[in-house]
Amino acid sequence: MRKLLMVLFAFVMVLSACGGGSDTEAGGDGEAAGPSAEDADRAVKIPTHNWSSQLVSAEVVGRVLTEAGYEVEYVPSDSQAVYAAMCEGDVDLVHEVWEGAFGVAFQEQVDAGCVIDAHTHNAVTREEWWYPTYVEEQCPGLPDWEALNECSELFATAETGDKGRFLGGPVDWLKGDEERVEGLGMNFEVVNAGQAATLWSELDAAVANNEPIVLFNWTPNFVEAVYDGKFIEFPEFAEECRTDPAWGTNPDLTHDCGNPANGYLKTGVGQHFIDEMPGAYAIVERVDLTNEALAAMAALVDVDGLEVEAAAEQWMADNEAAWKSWLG
Ligand code: TMO
Repeated sequence: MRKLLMVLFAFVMVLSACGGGSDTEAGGDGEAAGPSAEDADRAVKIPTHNWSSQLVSAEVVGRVLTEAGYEVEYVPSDSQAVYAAMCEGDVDLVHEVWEGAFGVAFQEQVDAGCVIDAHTHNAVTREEWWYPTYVEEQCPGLPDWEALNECSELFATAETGDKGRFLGGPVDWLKGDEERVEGLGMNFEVVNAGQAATLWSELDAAVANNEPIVLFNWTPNFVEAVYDGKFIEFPEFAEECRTDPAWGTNPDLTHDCGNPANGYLKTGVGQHFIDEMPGAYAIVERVDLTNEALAAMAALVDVDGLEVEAAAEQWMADNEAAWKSWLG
């Protein structure tokens, strides 16, 4: 009996030592290899959206945080609503804030004080109406938007009647296309693709048949490595164009301009994330995505056909110096 008790006692001691071990893992001791002691013991919440570079880079950021000892949780999110969600603490960060698509939604929460502009990536972005270069033979005067408008019937489909079709992205990317068509008085109708893949399959089909097409595209993306093409040149972007009807050629409506031609790419984080997980924040703040990195991530999925996780793994194998520097 006595022996049995001693064995049990020893067993309990071993168990509690194991418990201590996992405490150390969760709490850390401030070394670079693990979460800092101040970090809350919870997963970092990273949103996932509906375009390839974002999905791959989310996986990369998650793997880098995992490397540093953090847990990660992915939260599928609407790419406009995510900024209010970040303000509420439902996600911790947005590492691909594209100015053209999300500048307004992001800035609203920054102004409210609950979202912090944490990093401007070493990247220049543009999100705009775009066409493959051969369309210039069918519609002389491109890339000027007025020339495009004069050829509007060329882009008409059964769906759009005698108006040209602009094939837009999923509705959560850009809110301004219909407003722009109105603001500039264009003979176009916006048809939104349900998902990014639809843009690329329609582009493929148009190119194969030398057919006119104008669709939403952006840079950096895989497209520039595969197709020759240009963005439509609308009147130059200005902040007031989105808010002040009096600005621009149309005195009564906003959006009588294009998207920013030299847009930013930023990382935003929730103030709650900085407060609750300063160690994880220090890593996230160092994450820097270049044009080259984003185009490569997108190509691994959309050209090479890899799954998101395999693409992230490949990109990390090819770019060890970059992501290791984020670890600090
Ligand atoms: C946000 N996006 C890159 C799809 O334009």
